[in-house]
Amino acid sequence: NSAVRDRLRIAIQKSGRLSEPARALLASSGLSWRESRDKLFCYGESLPVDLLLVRDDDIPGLIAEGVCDLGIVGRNVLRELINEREESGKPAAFREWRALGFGGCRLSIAVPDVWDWQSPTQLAGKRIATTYPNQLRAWLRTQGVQADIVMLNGSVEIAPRLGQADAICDLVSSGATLAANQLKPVLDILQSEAVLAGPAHPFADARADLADLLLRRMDGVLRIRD
Ligand code: PRT
Ligand code: ZN
Repeated sequence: NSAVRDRLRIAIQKSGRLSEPARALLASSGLSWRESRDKLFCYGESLPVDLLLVRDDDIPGLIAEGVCDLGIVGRNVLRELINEREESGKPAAFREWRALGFGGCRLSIAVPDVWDWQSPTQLAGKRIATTYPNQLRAWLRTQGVQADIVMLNGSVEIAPRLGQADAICDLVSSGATLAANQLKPVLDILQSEAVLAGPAHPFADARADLADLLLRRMDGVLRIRD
């Protein structure tokens, strides 16, 4: 999709952990919008920058297809799709433009409390449940460990108790959810936070100047927050 456009379109999470902070950051950067009745599209008023409100998982694909120009999404989600494209030999279509300093968490390996954890070699031959199979596979490879990846779309923390898996690889912030499921984090495979994602290649039309302006303003806001 190489259509020439003179408005910038940014995808953000419709409802979830990153929605409010993402909107707040864009508003602090001087953007304002008129909301459509279905609240899925916000028309930019102060600048020609529109918002598309979507599920976080859809954001990398929307950028890859050129439906959206930029997106605010967890590094964990972006990284997973970058790894997936690498595995299947597709060229990189999007990349991280900026780390945004909110939505912090870790993608961690967690094992039952009762395990005496020494090293990743203990995972050999075990079943590990995750929503992030590509990152887990890449990490296991770097460790030289062979394990079975059990792909789950939710409720990963309960998988060991249900006998579906021996260990898990999931997002952790306070660790309370792991503790409630008699699991303990033993290793972080990714430090995550919300990021501004954009195409791997620069824009070739009016969107280039708009993206520059937006980045300068966002950098200003992020610097003050530090
Ligand atoms: O509907 P949609 O698909 O858009 O939303 P979602 O349910 O997929 O995403 P959402 O809103 O839950 O999370 C969006 C992003 O927030 C994630 O992709 C991460 O980048 C980031 N984030 C930050 C987290 C957490 N912290 C977090 N704690 N995402 C999930 N969690 C989970 C964690 O796995 C555990 O189950 O929250 C639970 C509580 O964590 P503890 O460790 O504090 O107990
Ligand atoms: Zn999601």
